[in-house]
Amino acid sequence: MATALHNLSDYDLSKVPDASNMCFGIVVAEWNPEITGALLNGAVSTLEKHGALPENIHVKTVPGSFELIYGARQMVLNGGYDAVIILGSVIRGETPHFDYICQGVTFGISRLNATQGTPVIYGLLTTDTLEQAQKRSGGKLGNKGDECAIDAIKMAKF
Ligand code: DLZ
Repeated sequence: MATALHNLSDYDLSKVPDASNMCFGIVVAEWNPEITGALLNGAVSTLEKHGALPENIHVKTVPGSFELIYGARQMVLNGGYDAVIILGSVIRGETPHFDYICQGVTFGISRLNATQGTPVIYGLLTTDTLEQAQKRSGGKLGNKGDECAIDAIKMAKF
């Protein structure tokens, strides 16, 4: 969890497996593009830093975070991926919409992980404000995209 004491991008390099033989799918939501674009850059650069080849990182976009479930499911069912990462940013508004989307995505991704054979890494920022999202997508609390890339490599190796 991102707190003032925990930078999302801090990790022990020696504990990350080599990713040069791994293939990754990334599904990224188009809502809040400043945030999701930064998450994507973080995820891709961290995968590559650990050996993943650019041709083995396949990125697909979906309109909003709710569609991340369908996008991840398609990637999982089509096969060929060692791990799939979803990236989205939901920012609280004035209506309960935020809660429904966050719960829906969380449930949908949990269900994929519980029922399918490919790990799906949960890179959904759920924040009250844009500023909180900025801090977690390359700001002073790191980049959740980096964290998801590390988790994807570890789960691919699992
Ligand atoms: C509708 C909606 C709203 C209000 N807010 C967000 C958001 O903050 N982040 C996000 O990724 N998507 C949002 N969406 C779009 C929904 O995720 C979804 O795309 C639509 O409800 C269509 O299914």
